[in-house]
Amino acid sequence: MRDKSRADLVNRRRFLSAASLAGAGIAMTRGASATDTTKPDPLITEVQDWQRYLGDGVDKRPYGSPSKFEKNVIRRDVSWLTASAESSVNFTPLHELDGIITPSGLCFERHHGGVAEIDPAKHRLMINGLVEKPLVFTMDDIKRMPRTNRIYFLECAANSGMEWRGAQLNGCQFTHGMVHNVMYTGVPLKVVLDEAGLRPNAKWLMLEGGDASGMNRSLPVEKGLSDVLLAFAMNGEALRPEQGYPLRAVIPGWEGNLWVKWLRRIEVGDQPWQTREETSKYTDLLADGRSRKHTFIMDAKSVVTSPSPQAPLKYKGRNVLSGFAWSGRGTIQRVDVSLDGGRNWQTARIDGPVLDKSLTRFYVDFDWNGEELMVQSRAIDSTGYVQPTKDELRKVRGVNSIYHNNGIQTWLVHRNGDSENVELG
Ligand SMILES: Nc1nc2c(c(=O)[nH]1)N[C@H]1C(S)=C(S)[C@@H](COP(=O)(O)O)O[C@H]1N2
Ligand SMILES: [Mo]
Repeated sequence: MRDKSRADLVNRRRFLSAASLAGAGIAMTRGASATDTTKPDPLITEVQDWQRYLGDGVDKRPYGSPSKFEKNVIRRDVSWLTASAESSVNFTPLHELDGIITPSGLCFERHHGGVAEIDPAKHRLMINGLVEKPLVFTMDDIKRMPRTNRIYFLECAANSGMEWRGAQLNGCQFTHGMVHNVMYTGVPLKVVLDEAGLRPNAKWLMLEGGDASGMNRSLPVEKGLSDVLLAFAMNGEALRPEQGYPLRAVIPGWEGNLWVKWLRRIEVGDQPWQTREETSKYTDLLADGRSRKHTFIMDAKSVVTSPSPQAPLKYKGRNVLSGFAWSGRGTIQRVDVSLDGGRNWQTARIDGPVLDKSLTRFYVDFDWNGEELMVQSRAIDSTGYVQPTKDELRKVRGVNSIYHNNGIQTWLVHRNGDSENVELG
């Protein structure tokens, strides 16, 4: 058995000699990324431990987790940002992801009162206020109503909020990581509202969480009747406790704060409630002292995730630039990428599903000759809206705001391949 595998390896090594590569038409030209095959490589020629010994059996991992070699791929927080870990945020490691789906365990968390651990048998959803028939649902009741599956991004309105006055945090995880993109399974809110029967003067909904913060927000009825979901699953399994288990609101394209987790009550009214989260927070203070309020929609935005401060360029020649683009107004129509700080732009290659109000993946396959780069990306959505520069944004919003910073990000890539967060003056 062992002799046979050795013989196979030797044969494979012979096949992979430089000459046979050329013969097979896989030429080692400039820009190619394969390793030099003219030198013997023990990882090819020697039998390794993981081939020599049996691995774990099927009884060892009843719920799987990533390889131990991926232990750096984790959510991270910035300790000085908030006074306590219970009312705080951690960030999605965007630079480590690919495709468009965020793995559940890597979805950034934003809590105002920590993670509520709720027994689904004891969870209730109540609908009251301006309805014909106030109702209380159990989780089992909700799971017997017609359900649907949709992929949406959730972005906290404060994403990139530290960057209004200039480049701050070194890594797309920290500048852009308050976003995640998962497939939700849930019941359209319209089904529940129809069952309760809206009174003619019903104009606003108040969504209330069952966590220690009892976080609540006002939502216009029209949005509630369009695409809002009462979700109980994400990425094919029950919601994670961090994401609002057993029930959360999904408000496609609108700021994350509205996506109430551990959802326990929906009150129907004729005007907004003016809650803390929509008056002192999640309003945008302008330069003249006035505030923008009820700024629900997340405008088109994009970021290059590689290269970026946490994802240095390691090789000259062939490289893959990659990133995400998204828009709360529809789909992503085009992504432009600049390697020279916005002087020249090229159209990125969009790959994978292009979905409504979802993260969209883009690539630029390029050769790096070791020169300094100023990498930028610019998203254009299906309404024709073009992601603005940070200066364009500041002209209309000033610098007092925390929320809704969707300006173009610049990474300065140095000759050694490291990059840093910069702004062009
Ligand atoms: N009940 C409740 N819902 C909540 C919050 C909260 O603290 N409590 N935080 C809100 C904020 S500000 C955001 S950005 C999103 C974050 O969702 P996530 O933790 O799944 O990323 O949840 C929202 N829903
Ligand atoms: Mo948020």
